[in-house]
Amino acid sequence: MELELVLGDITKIEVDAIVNAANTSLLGGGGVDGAIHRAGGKEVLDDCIRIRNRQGGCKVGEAVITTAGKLRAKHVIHTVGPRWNNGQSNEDEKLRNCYINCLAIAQEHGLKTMAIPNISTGIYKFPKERAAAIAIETVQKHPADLHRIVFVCFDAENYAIYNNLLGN
Ligand code: AR6
Repeated sequence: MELELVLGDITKIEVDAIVNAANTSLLGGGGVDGAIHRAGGKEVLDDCIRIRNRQGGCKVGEAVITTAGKLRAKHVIHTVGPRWNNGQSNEDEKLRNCYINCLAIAQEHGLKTMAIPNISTGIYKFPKERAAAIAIETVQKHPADLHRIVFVCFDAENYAIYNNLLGN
């Protein structure tokens, strides 16, 4: 499996699925969630509402899949990262579960390429180094049948951290 690193906007990436750093309501928000809903349009929100009506949103660490609407990607996998609470609330394990569950959904749907943002490191304030180490380690430990995973960093600081950890 190829691991790729990109500095940029995840809504522009053409892959089987892009991952969204959502919240438990699945109804959209700020950050990458806002950008994905704006670019994907009504179809993405309608699918989220359908899932919400069926199962009542999405728990922290879990993931759900929807259409990608007007995005270039085929699907959006929405996962809910933990809000950083000084390491007092099993945040590492919850973040690890986000990546594990996104990989599991990708596997279930036979997806080959997936792009992932730096979950929890924006509004949820998870320390960036620590989050990047968890992201890379988890993806490497749970290979699935994906051919390519693109880590999409939106800020230069995250990009530098990933670049360093991936040994580029
Ligand atoms: N493409 C790629 N990455 C992005 C983009 C983009 N277009 N925009 C922001 N990022 P955040 P969280 C990066 O805050 O911390 C929302 O309101 C950003 O720089 O989007 O998991 C949800 O509804 C950061 O590195 O998500 C939740 O309520 C990373 O994406 C809450 O925020 C994650 O930052 C989730 O907080």
